[in-house]
Order: sequence, then C-alpha cells, then structure tokens
Amino acid sequence: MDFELDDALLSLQETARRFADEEVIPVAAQYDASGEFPREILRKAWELDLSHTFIPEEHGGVGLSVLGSCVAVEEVSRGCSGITTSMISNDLGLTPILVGGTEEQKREWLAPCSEEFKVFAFCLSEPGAGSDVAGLQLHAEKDGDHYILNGTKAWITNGGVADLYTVFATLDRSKRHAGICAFVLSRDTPGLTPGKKEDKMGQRASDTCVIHFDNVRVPARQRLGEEGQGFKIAMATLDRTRPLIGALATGIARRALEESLAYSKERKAFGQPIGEFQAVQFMLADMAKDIEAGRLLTWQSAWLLDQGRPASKQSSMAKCFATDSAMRATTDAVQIFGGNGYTKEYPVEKLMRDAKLMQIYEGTNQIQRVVIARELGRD
Ligand code: COS
Repeated sequence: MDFELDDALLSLQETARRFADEEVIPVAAQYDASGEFPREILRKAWELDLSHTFIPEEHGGVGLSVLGSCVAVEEVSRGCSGITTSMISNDLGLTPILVGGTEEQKREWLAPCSEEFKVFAFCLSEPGAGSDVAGLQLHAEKDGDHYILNGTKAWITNGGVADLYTVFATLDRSKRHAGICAFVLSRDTPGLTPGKKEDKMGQRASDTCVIHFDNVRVPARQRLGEEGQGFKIAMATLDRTRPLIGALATGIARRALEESLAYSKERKAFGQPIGEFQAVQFMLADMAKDIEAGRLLTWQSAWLLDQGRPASKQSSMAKCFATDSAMRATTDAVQIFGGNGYTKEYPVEKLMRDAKLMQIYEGTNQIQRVVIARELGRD
C-alpha cells in the first residue's frame, strides 16, 4: 500500500493550491456578499484543467482520474467552497453523458467543451422529490421521435447560468424507477426557462435555481441510455461525484483548522495565547484527525472508482463523514474565534454557513446512511 501521491498528482495539487491562493481567496468574501456567479474565475479553472475533469482524453478532455479530481477540488475548496461547488457541478452535469451516452453523443456534447468553456447543470431534484428520486414528477410524453417535457426542477446548481443541462424525467409516474429517462438539452431549447434564484445561507457564489419546463420538445437522439434507465444513470453519476463532495468538505475543514491555529497563537486570554489551553487544543486535534480520516475515505472511494470497482458504500461514507466533520470543524472554528468568529470581519462564519449545505446536497447525510446500511446488508 502506498499513501504517496505521484509526481503528476503533486503537480496538479500545486497548480490547484496556487489557483486557490491567487484567484479564489482574494475574491471569496466579495462573491459571498454579492451572490454573483463567478464565471471568469471558473473559466480560469477550466483553462488550468481543474474543471470538467472527467471528460476523457479521446473526447478532447483532461481525463483526470476521480482521485486526481479529488486532489484538485480539496485545494480549490480551501479557497471558497461556493466557487468550487459551481466548478464541480460541471462534472456532475456531464457525468450522465459519460455513464449513459453513446460514443456519438459523447462526441456531440462533450468534445466541444475542450474548445469552449461551457457550464453544465444536473437537473434531478424537484420541489416534491429531493431524496426520493423515483418519485420525480417532471413528465416526458412521447411524440413521434421527440419527447415533450413538462414540469419543474428545483435547487439546480448552475441552473440559471448553464449552457447544457442533463435532465431526468418520467414517462410514467406509476412506474417509479422504471419510468425515468435521462436527456441532454442545450440552454436555447424553447420552453426551458430558469426561474427563481435561491437566496442561500452559504455557498452564495454558487447559482441555485428553479427550472421550468413548458412543452419542451426534445429529439429522441438526446435521450441518454434506454427508456427507463434514467434512475440508474442518476445513481451511477452520484456514486462517481460524491467523493468530490468529500474532497470539498476536506478543503473547508482544512481552512477552518488553518484559521483556528493561527488565531489561537495570536489571541490571548488569562495572560497566554488561547492555543495553550487544552480546551482549544482538543478542538484543533479533533479537526486535524477528522481531516485526515475524511481525506482517506475520500481517496479510497476515488481509488475504487478509478479501478472500475463498485463504490456506492465508500462514496457515501466519504461524503457523509467528511461533510459531518467539516460542519463540526467550522462550528468549532467559530467557537475558537469567540465573538470575533460570529462577525463577517473574520473568515470562519462563512466556512460554517458554507459547510451546512454539504450535509444536504448530493443526497442528505441521512440518505448516505440509508445507502451504507443497505450495502451492509449485502456484504
Ligand atoms: N448504481 C446503479 N444502480 C443502482 C444504484 C447505483 N448506485 N442504486 C440503486 N440502483 C438500482 C437498484 O439496483 C434497483 O435496480 P432494479 O430495479 O434493477 O432492481 C433500482 O436502481 C432501484 O433501486 P432502489 O430500490 O435502491 O431505489 P430506492 O428508490 O429505494 O432508493 C435512494 C434509492 C434513496 C438511494 C436514491 O433515491 C437516492 O440516492 N436518493 C438521493 C438522491 C440525491 O442524492 N439527491 C440529491 C440531488 S442531486 S445533487
């Protein structure tokens, strides 16, 4: 067993770290305040091959391993997790094409992304179906060699700003899983309209939006996989992207530790730096051990996926553990900063607001436990 990253991954890590230090950290508070979509920063990430990393080389992409993507994501997230969520939602949005698309569909929809920066959105959740994917209601009606989509998607990351959308709809709601189909659509498809943008507590640099589908005509050649395969395409996509959330959470927790360590050396109470009190040291030690454990679970799940092995259980473990740890680390960071931590003068309140979303999106941590428990039954 070898825990060292090879030279290529170390160099990628260095590029991503520099990008976070030079391009992300200086503007993170500004985007958090404005809620503006950081398109130019994301374009720079794409130019540096830190984004759209799953597109294979044969389709003009970077073809990074899942492990490589995790290494890069952790670094960028240390800078700002909202910006990083926007960045990795491209890989989330394009993965259904990789999982369910034909070679021709991959050429048509993915290859142009190496020439031009395009934003993707993954449209699965709905106002009445977040955790229960099989209960989704967006209706697909067959009309010759087209489908007509009607309904609404909700909480769609990059929803208001995307160029390309992967969309899950049902031919027959009574069939639940077996009725779901996946499609790929471009932004200019008539009837596809982004709606209300959410005013979020954290990760405010990421654009989260409702999408309306009003008699949207989609040619059958834009269906990914067979009719009824959409549910499995969505699940296989999430298996592949949940490690990225583990990496994102590890990045936030690392930042919480860095900020807390520095502050605990500066800030004095009872005549000594607060870092000399065991109460503070224990919080720092817990952050450090959970960061290591979250990273190991994340890298293990990524490694399994890179070997082409099943990874549902490990992906859910990584996502769940690392995001719960990040929530704890950022809450403790605010505690260590005391009154200062609760103000926007210091960076830790943003980390805490940002961390909360990670326990909710890409499957709540309750759903991750459902997946883990079911897999235990299968061992
Ligand atoms: N990969 C491939 N196939 C899978 C799969 C996976 N990871 N997980 C399940 N399936 C298959 C099952 O094998 C089953 O196939 P058959 O019908 O051929 O037997 C089918 O899909 C239905 O699976 P299951 O019965 O487990 O589905 P459930 O509705 O009970 O539950 C959960 C599935 C809860 C795990 C799923 O709905 C889920 O992950 N929800 C969270 C969604 C989410 O993350 N939303 C966030 C928004 S996206 S950012």
